[in-house]
Amino acid sequence: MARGNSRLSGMAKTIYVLNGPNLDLLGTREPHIYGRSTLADVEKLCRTAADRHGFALVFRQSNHEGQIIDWINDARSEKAAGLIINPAGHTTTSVAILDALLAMESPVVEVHITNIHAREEFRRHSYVSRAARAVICGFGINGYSLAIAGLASLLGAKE
Ligand code: CA2
Repeated sequence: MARGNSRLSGMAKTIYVLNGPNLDLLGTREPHIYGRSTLADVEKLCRTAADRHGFALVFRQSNHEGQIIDWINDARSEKAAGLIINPAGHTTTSVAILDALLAMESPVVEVHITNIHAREEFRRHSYVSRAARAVICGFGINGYSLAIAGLASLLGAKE
């Protein structure tokens, strides 16, 4: 069981979950699109999934592109085991976030709450996907726990 293993073998591996602009509004606006769960609910769900797989978790949200890039670079320099990102509105515009992600050696998973391919055309092209080992979209906030489970399996963590 991963939880036990990580404690026995010393420090748990860390995964970063980064959230882009306006995701702090989750649960307060547009519930017909994004659901009623808040970002605090997403964090709780990520902590439960990370715990189950024996990961330590860094969970963050920012409305500022540069801040997100700094956190990606922190994840790289701290040798995070993996990084999950919902770049939100930066998905379709940010070469700078793409470049930071391309410098990561650990796997990156891109998550979107909604199915971006079933929405407006402009949401469909993601710069970030070029740096992503996997992309999950359309499962609502459960996409985050699927991403953590996916990383655990990629990284060989045991359930
Ligand atoms: O489906 C996703 O997770 C998105 O990344 C969410 C972004 C959107 O720009 C992407 O195309 C798809 C929007 C994040 C803002 O979320 C809000 C939540 C509640 C109310 C208003 C915005």
